[in-house]
Amino acid sequence: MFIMFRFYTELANYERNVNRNIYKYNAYRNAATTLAAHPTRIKSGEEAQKLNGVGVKIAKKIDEFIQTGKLQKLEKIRHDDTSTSINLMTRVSGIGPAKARQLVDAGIKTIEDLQKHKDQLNHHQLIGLKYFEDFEKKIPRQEIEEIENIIKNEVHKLDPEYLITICGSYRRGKPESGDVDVLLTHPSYTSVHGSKKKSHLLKQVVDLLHSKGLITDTISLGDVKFMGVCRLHSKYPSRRLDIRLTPHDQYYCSILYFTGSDLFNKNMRAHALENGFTLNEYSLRPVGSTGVPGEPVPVTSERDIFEYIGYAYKMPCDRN
Ligand code: DCP
Ligand code: MG
Ligand code: MN
Repeated sequence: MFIMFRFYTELANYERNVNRNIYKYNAYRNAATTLAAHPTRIKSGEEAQKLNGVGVKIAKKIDEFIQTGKLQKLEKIRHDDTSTSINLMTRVSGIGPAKARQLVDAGIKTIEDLQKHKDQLNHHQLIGLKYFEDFEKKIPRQEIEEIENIIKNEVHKLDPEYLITICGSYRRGKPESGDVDVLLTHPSYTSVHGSKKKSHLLKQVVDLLHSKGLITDTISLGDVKFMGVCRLHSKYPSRRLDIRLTPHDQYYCSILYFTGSDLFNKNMRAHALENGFTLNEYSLRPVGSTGVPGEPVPVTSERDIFEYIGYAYKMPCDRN
């Protein structure tokens, strides 16, 4: 079913980038993930429809593929110039579906076109363009391990109390990742004393890694979120780096969120709501009959969160 996974991913991207239909985007991705995780070969749409996340329309496409060896809808999309150009533009970091459509409408359809129209791009998009080829390359696990070691060594020399966890697809055990997602926390920073500004906790880490040459560019830096670029050595590609600072008492909800996958988060949050809880990257709160969330429940591990909402525990590697 690997080919169906690829087809659904392509259809999902089309729905997000060209039609801007996030609902269909998620539906196709859910189906793709379900099919990819299925242990045996699916022999019909009817069989597929019994699985979670596969509806009538998606099941029909399976039958179409089994009978004809292709999908008409996909053939059409692949031959449509506007769709192809919009898809290409969204591959530049910082260019979303709306900006991509705007560029393509203005006749800007290739990376070379973008080079000639840099005045149309903001700071993030300019960095995306500058590193277009590097950012398309996946990051091998071993390289992230090296980046992790450098970050931990340098930051702990500065202050050993920082807690540093690499999340995202790396924490889910993937052999390759699209970027590096760093979660940072410090015992002196809690939501209880949230009014006290702790902006230096993130900034001093970013400044340090910059001075050590690991961070090369900043896309954006706020009090709790950094987006930028890092590189191990000059012979390595430049990599997208995200760092989030989270209050110490919200660490487990944050780590759960930042580990993902994004689809897994969506499904888990929906499950939480069905069981009377609202879950986000900060906290887990009961929702009373009035619909107003109460105080956050105490959480001392990721497992706690699963237990509160009656969701069978999943290890990070099973959260796709
Ligand atoms: N996340 C989310 N919803 C989003 C974006 C992100 O829940 N719309 C969470 C789950 C992701 C995590 O943040 O796993 C990190 O986001 P990434 O975009 O870096 O995604 P991954 O690390 O999972 O994959 P990749 O290897 O492409 O970086
Ligand atoms: Mg990531
Ligand atoms: Mn990321």
